[in-house]
Amino acid sequence: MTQAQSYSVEARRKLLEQMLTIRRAEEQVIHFATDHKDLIRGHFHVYIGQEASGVGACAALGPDDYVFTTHRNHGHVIARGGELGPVLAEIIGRTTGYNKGRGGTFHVIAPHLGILQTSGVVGGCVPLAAGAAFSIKQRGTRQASLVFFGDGVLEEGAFYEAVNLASLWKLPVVFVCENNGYGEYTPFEAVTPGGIVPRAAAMELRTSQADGMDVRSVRAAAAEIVARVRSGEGPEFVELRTYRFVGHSRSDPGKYRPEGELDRWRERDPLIVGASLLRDELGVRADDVERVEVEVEAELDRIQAAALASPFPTSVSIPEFND
Ligand SMILES: Cc1ncc(C[n+]2csc(CCOP(=O)(O)OP(=O)(O)O)c2C)c(N)n1
Ligand SMILES: [Mg+2]
Repeated sequence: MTQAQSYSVEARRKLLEQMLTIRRAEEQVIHFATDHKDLIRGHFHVYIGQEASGVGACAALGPDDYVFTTHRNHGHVIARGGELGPVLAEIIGRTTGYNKGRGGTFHVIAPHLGILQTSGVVGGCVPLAAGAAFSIKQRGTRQASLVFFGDGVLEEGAFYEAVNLASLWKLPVVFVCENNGYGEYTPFEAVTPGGIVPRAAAMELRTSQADGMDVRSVRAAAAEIVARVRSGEGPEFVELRTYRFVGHSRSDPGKYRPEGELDRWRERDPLIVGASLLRDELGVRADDVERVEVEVEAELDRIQAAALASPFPTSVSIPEFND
C-alpha cells in the first residue's frame, strides 16, 4: 500500500470514528432523557443524521482556526476534537464538563479548541464569527473563522448584516449552512422562496453546495474553501444538504414529515456512506470497519459511567453590593 493510501485509510477511519462517537453519544443522551428523566431537564437538540457535515468540515481546519456553533452543538464539539468525557458531562450538567456543568447542552464551548461560542439564539453566532474573522484580519494571522448554522438562519436579519460586512471587508470567514430541510416543524420551502445559495450569492461572495451526508465530499469541499479563505480571497458560503433523523428537540416526535421521507434519507445515513468509503473504495476488511464501532461503544461505556459519577456544580454565591 502506498503512503497516500495508508494516510487515506487512517484519515477516513478517524472520520468514521468521530461520526460514530457523535451518534452513539447522542443516542445515550436520548436514553438518559427518556429512561432517567431527572438526568436531563429541559430541552436538548441532537445532531443524529447530520454527522458528516460537522465532521467533514472540521477535518479541513487547522488547530488555530475558530469555530462557532448552534443549539445543535454536541456534534460540532466532538467533530472539532472535543473529548467525549467533558462533552457528555457538560450535557448532563456535571463539574467535569467543559464548562464545569454550568453551560449544559446549549452551551458546550471549548476555547482551547477554538470553539469560542454557541448560541441558543437562531443566527446568534453568525455575527460573532464575522467579528472573529475581523480580528484575524486585523492581526494579520492566517487563521479562518468557520460558523455552522441551520437553514432557519436565512430568516434572520443578523445573518444578512454579518455576511454583508464580511463580503465588503473580505473577512476570512466560512459560512456553513447545514440545510436539514426544517426549522423546527416548518419545511424550509414553506418560508424561504428561491433557495438558499442565491441569497448568499446576492452579497457577492463565493458560494457552493456539497452533499452533507457524505463526509468525503464535505471534507474535500471544505478543504478548498478554507485554503482560499485563509489566503485572503474573502469569505465563502457553502450549503450542505443534510437531514436530521429525529425530531427538532426532545419534545418533537417529528410527525409532520411526509411518509417515506425519513426512510429515503436513512438510505444515505452518513455512517453507512462513511463505512462504505473504507470498505468498498479502500478495500478495508468488513471486520476492521466493524471494529471501529466496537471500540467506540467500549469507550462510551467507560466515559458515561465517569460522567454520571461526577458531581453537580455547587450553587454560586452572589456578592452583596454596598453602595
Ligand atoms: C432568534 C430566534 N428565533 C426563534 C427561536 C426558536 N427556535 C429555536 S431552534 C429554531 C429552528 C432553527 O432551525 P434551523 O436554523 O434550520 O436549525 P435546525 O434546528 O434545523 O438545526 C427556532 C425557530 C430562537 N431560538 N431564536
Ligand atoms: Mg434546519
